[in-house]
Amino acid sequence: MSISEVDVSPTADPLDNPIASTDQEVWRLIRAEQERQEHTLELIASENHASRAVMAAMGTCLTNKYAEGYPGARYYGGCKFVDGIEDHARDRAKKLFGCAHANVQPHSGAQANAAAFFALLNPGDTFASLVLADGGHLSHGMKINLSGKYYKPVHYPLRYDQDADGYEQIDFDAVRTVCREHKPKMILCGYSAYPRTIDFARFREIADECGALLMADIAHIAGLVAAGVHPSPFPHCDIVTTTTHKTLRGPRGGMILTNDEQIAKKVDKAVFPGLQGGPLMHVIAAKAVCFNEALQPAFKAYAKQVAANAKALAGALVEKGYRLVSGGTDTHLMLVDLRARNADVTGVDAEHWLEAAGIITNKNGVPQDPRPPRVTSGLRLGTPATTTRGLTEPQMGQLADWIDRIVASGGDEKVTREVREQVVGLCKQYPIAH
Ligand code: DSN
Repeated sequence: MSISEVDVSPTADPLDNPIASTDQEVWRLIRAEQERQEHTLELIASENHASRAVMAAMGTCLTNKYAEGYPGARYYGGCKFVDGIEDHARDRAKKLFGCAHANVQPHSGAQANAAAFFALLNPGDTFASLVLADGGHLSHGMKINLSGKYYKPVHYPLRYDQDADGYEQIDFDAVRTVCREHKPKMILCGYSAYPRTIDFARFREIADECGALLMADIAHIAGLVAAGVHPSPFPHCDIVTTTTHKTLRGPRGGMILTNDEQIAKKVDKAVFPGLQGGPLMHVIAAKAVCFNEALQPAFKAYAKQVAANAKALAGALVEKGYRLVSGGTDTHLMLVDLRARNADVTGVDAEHWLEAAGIITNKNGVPQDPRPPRVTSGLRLGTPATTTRGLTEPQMGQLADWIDRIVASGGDEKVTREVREQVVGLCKQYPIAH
């Protein structure tokens, strides 16, 4: 059969969701999760609501196909259509991020990072990354992660001097000092809980001074980068890793980008056969659908609104007496230091109280947090998912009010009930529908 003979009408889909009749237990949980997402406000900075088209791509026959290798060079027969899908995904990714090479096969952001390290470092090589408790990620050198076990991480801190400009922002003097002392083979920038613009050009200067490669992990800000709301890591970075499911609003997955032909070859080898076997072709199709969505003008407007909403939410929280790490946000996320509002409230308390009211967040350590990671003094908030629902600045003020009422009441039952009702009302007014 040739591609032109395929029936592409919507009614041609033979998969009319059979789970309900084949597996009640799982179906009930899927439906419950769907209801939960519909009737709560998602403020976890790394989550979003993917479009129905993105989700549909994942629920297709593509999951059946083995396609180890790359388009045109597979280890299995029958790959002519999945080759086309992966080609679309790669081409769209390159267009979206303005780069020469994309590997769309990493199963996740952590896998993408592991592949980048595997491609460019040897076991025991030194790399520099942010102090993990200052907003880094476990795959950036945590002791018990592969990145910390097989390589040698050295860490640069944020600026801890309260009287200095750029308090709790990247301290480039410290980056330079750490890199001069340890001569890392690679410097890693890009973070999980850092709310400020990343100055890739300054990192490049330091990388050049010490002869290091520069890697950016843009997992969090990818959608903002794609839309031009955050500066691009290109042409400054040698290698860029990302997830596709956060601000980029695609399927759960990872990707690696580069402009360097030699690095591209090493990356492709590192992903397959270095680290992974068969690519998840259904997820790669969903990545292609997501990249096409992100190339549309509406996505630019979406990403701008994500940042505007974050600024509005941050401003409203500061007015209520909360302290934000670094004093604010330039991106989609903020890190709230709860101690300024109430020294006794912990991140884990706030997360649980807010969840009971239908506001979903995650506890997060603040820089130099005296509390352990399972408790924390902070709350990380982000606006990608609520912006997808259509919320704008006025509702961010409302959200700040609700968050403060819950935190100030210590999770009081009556207050929780009242806020919960209002949250459900807002969710019904702004359904997840795209
Ligand atoms: N776990 C993700 C986050 O929440 O930021 C990072 O991969």
